[in-house]
Amino acid sequence: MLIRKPDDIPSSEITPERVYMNRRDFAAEVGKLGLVGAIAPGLVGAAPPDAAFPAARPPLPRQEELTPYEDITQYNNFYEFGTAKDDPYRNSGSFRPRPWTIEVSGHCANPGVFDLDDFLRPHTLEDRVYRLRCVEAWSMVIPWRGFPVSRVLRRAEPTSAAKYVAFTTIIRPSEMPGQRSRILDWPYREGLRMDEALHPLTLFATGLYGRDLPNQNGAPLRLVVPWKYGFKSTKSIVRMELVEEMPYTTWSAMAPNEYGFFANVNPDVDHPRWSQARERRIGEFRKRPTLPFNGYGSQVAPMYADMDLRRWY
Ligand SMILES: Nc1nc2c(c(=O)[nH]1)N[C@H]1C(S)=C(S)[C@@H](COP(=O)(O)O)O[C@H]1N2
Ligand SMILES: [Mo]
Repeated sequence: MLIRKPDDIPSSEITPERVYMNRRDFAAEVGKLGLVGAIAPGLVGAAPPDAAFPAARPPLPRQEELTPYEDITQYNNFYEFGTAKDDPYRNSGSFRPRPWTIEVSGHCANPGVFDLDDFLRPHTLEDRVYRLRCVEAWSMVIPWRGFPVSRVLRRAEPTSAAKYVAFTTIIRPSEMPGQRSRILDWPYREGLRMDEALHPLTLFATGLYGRDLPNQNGAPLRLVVPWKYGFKSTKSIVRMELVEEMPYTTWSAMAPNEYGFFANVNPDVDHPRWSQARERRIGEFRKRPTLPFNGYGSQVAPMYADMDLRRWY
């Protein structure tokens, strides 16, 4: 059995449908799995949770609990709906996440414009618990439902010219009041290097807590890149484009001295206006230390072996 190093995260894959009977049960089940448990992906689905955990398990670096559904869905960053933390929750009620189309374009053999259902149909959804670390120094633990972005890329068949993937959020000012003012250079755009997009931790999420994604969390489809600051995780995606050059990204263009393209979580590199050494886990009082790569270092650090991680990327 593969045991993850203790600095690693619980990308637990929890399959039994019965855990979703309601949110409390879900939390209880995930708790039993030992959220930060050193568990290999795939194991949980294959055996009852207790069987997957023989007595010997490395000590957990910390106690971690799922962030309550109410916090995950009422404390958000989604500037298309406003800049206050509860604006997305309050202002996204009339947003229509269906019908929806997604364009896959650029350097690939199989580009296309897909109806959301056709886009999702080939993929088996998984439940994965990830930490989310916002660049503003707060964090959550979120049980996402989704599938690896790599599966979509495989179907798209990138050509050798495809070095990066650019993701774009919808523009719909009639339903997104934040887009009626120019607080950001709409549409919201983000991007990943190809190896990052192909990494097995990188997800397209369609839900959380076993339910469809609420509008304020990026319905119907958003990116989740758990070792990077939250702004990399583009919400309500309408286009992914395979490109040769590092793509334009909203925040790094807006404030290049504060936000970089890579934006890997790094407690040793402070934001120009605040420390990144610690974070406030929503729902907790005391701050906790921030981990390099948000705790996913053993899985992702090799991708950056030749980069100077002390630079502000
Ligand atoms: N389109 C879009 N995507 C976005 C944002 C945004 O303002 N617009 N905010 C980002 C930031 S800063 C964070 S921390 C996460 C927050 O995701 P959550 O609200 O689901 O926790 O979404 C990211 N994705
Ligand atoms: Mo963020």
